[in-house]
Amino acid sequence: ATTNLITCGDRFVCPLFMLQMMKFAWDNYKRYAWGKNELRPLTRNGHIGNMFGECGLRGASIIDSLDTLYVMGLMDEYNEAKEWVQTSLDLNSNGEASLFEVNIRYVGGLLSAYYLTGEELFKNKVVELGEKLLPAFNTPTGIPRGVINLGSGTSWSWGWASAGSSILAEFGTLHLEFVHLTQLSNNPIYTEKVMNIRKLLNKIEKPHGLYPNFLSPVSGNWVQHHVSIGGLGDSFYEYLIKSYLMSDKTDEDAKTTYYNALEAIEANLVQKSPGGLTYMAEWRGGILDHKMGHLACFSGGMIGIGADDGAPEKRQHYLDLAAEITHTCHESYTRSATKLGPEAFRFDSGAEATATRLSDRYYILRPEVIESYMYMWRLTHDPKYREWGWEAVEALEQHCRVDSGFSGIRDVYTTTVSHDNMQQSFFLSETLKYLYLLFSDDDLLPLEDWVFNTEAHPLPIIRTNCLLNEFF
Ligand code: DMJ
Repeated sequence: ATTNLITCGDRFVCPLFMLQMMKFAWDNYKRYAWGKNELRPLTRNGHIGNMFGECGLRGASIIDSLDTLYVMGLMDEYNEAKEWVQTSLDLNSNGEASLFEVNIRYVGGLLSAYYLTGEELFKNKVVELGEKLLPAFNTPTGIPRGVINLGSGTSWSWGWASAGSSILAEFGTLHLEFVHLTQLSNNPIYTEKVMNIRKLLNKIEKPHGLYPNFLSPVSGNWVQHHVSIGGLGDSFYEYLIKSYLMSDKTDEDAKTTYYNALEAIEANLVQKSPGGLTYMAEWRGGILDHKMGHLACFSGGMIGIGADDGAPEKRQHYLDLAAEITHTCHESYTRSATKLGPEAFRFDSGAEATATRLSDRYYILRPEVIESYMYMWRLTHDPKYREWGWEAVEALEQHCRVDSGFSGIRDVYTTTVSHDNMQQSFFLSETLKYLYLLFSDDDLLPLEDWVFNTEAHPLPIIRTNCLLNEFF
């Protein structure tokens, strides 16, 4: 990483750098892990994992990369990926897969590929896959369970989720993709399924207006009172504001739910540290845990994109809050030796945006902090967001690039790094795409026309009085 901020001042140089990073990540995946879900860059082999089932879906990195390759103009690589979808993406597998992960990566990835390219192949595949997800909703409440066997249609809850519950960030992160599935298939069932989830959530009593992370798909009641803007809760909130934006600002219900939730979050979770850093604490039955996960750092961008549609007297406040959260997340990066942020950082026992537990010190190529830089750049054009993005690029190059790809690291606080041997598929779909967009002009995937699903797959805003068929 010899490029510096001055060369980066040339708007063509930085996107080119991300393109080279993407090509490097892709080439190594292709060489050593083709068709598997992810690359293990140290052992130079493929990883299957359990998110998509041992005998389940394959090629997660290919599906997650389609749109990034296309947007970057890496056409040879995009064509290889497309050909794999045509010849090798097997949707008839009998594996046990996470409904949430299949939705955000496969459904989201195929939808974006279709909308960007107009290739019928992607439309056919995504509609075929959508149908296979429907049995997960066959519960007494219609709240889907977390795991589904794509072959048999049977579904069940994660063994680790308390008392057979479903998880807010999982059943609450289907709306964008399912509305588009209805658009493409002309089948209202997908929208009905997600509207039913929303109806139940609107009706149920919420402690202090907050949404706990676990809900029983049988009784429709909260299972315990743990609230988090990080893991288990995160993208539920993201999909509220994005549902409103994706509906061309017609989905008033999503809008009201989002701003009410945000008020409850501000009243109960948003804190200021002794050192002046704004953060989102976690809430356990009324008791605050002064911890913020890397995952929660997406909220800078979320609050930013929602700022303009808030009550007029709140707009500047929301933009300021978004900037403060993004600043705190940047601090979690600058306070480490590697300039990458830990999985979770704390604000107690004298800690200020640093991990205090060994088990929280890892960084697995996650995108959320860079995602917020990208949105805040688009919204404010404050050059600091590009500078912070570039710091992250240098850190990734220095500590995460290995001979055969990019790898997560086990401890961000030591420069004698230990690699985790995993190139996550979200590194290709999110981290590199958001970096590329951060350094590109605003008219590349403009926010006026696109919303990004939680895996950074762009979906078009559905214009009122305008059929999607007319999109092309
Ligand atoms: C991604 O799969 C998505 O961003 C999801 O919402 C949260 N976790 C990862 C990235 O960290």
